[in-house]
Amino acid sequence: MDAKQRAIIHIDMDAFYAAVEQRDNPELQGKPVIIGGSVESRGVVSTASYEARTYGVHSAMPMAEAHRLCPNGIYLPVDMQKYRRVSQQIMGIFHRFTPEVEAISLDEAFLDVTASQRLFGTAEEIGYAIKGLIKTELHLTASVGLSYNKFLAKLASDMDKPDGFYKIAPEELEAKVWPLPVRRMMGVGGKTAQLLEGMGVRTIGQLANMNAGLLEHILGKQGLVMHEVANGMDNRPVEPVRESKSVGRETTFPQDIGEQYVLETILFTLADDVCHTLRTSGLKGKTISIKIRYPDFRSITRAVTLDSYTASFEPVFDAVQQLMRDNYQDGTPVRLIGVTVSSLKKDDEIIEQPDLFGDDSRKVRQQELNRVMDKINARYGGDTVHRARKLTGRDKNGELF
Ligand code: TTP
Ligand code: MG
Repeated sequence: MDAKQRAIIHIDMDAFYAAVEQRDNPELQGKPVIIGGSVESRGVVSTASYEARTYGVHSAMPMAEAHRLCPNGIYLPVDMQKYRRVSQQIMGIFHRFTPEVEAISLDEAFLDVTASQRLFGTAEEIGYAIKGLIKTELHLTASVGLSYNKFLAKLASDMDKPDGFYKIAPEELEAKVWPLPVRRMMGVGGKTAQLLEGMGVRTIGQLANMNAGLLEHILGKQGLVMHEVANGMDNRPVEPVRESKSVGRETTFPQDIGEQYVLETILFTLADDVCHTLRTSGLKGKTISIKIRYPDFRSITRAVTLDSYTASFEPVFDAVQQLMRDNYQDGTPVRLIGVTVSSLKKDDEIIEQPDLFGDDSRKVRQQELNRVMDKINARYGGDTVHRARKLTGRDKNGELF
């Protein structure tokens, strides 16, 4: 297909965190609302409602400065759980039109709607339909950019904010994009922009019309890419984030370690961490592996597959410990070790095989314990409750403990 035939949409919510708070508390509507950390903790502004932006308040500004600029603003803390929930609803709306959704952050995504047009109408109609659903179902506004590649779609969504809709067709590149300042190009940060501006290259159009070889000479390969993009060539696909296939943790030691009991204690912590991540992600896994890297960078990976899916610490660590004992010779120096759980499934996709003959009560107790620990850690911060490990091994003098 001709690269200019693609229909790519970029959607970005308007003043996202602030808009959600204004929606949920009508008293805040029409007022300058600023979301961020506290002045006492030297916090910064996460976002500001458009009313607050007229005072000059913006993201990443120190909160103290925001208070100076906008003393009558309404200041609220960040409620990530709430914004995550809303984000899932937004992404749900996108998925009604295409599976090709690439979420960039909570409030922003690319959609490839090229193939959706047969079912849902033109790309414009799809863009407006999505805006409409976000408004009627979620009572929020979004800005939509439509074009034939990712760079231009993202540029477009920013052209008509808030509550905007902006399209850049192939024949409009010169009229709509080339006059924009070169800083609006992706990959052009402060330094590159200064360099280009120093050479008299102030607009995207001037960049597009430079000699590509010269740009490459000045900026390296990135210069070539920028030249193409400025000329409307950006073939990057929209890449839906596939589900993670494994969860792992590994650690490299500042100095090599050659004592089995120390290594096992570290594996204990890594396994606990992996299981915690699995549980908070609603995942369970079946294959447990360890990785050992030696000082000469030779690595081994050894794995075992369990009978059932789990996110509980005990079966995972039992397997890890067994793998270690089968594959590691005490005294051998090790540079890195790691634990990974793979063959993952979503919690709710697993059909539990009831253990008709065995004793399930230990398993139930473990699950209950894990659940309580995660709850406490979620409320009071990651490190509040740790499993105490009874160390069995020998200390440096060879004494058992
Ligand atoms: P943005 O989309 O950059 O900003 P926004 O949605 O608040 O406003 P608009 O798009 O209309 O310009 O970021 C989305 C959310 O991400 C934002 O609501 C808060 C959060 N965020 C931060 O926490 N820190 C930051 O520095 C930025 C830029 C955003
Ligand atoms: Mg936004």
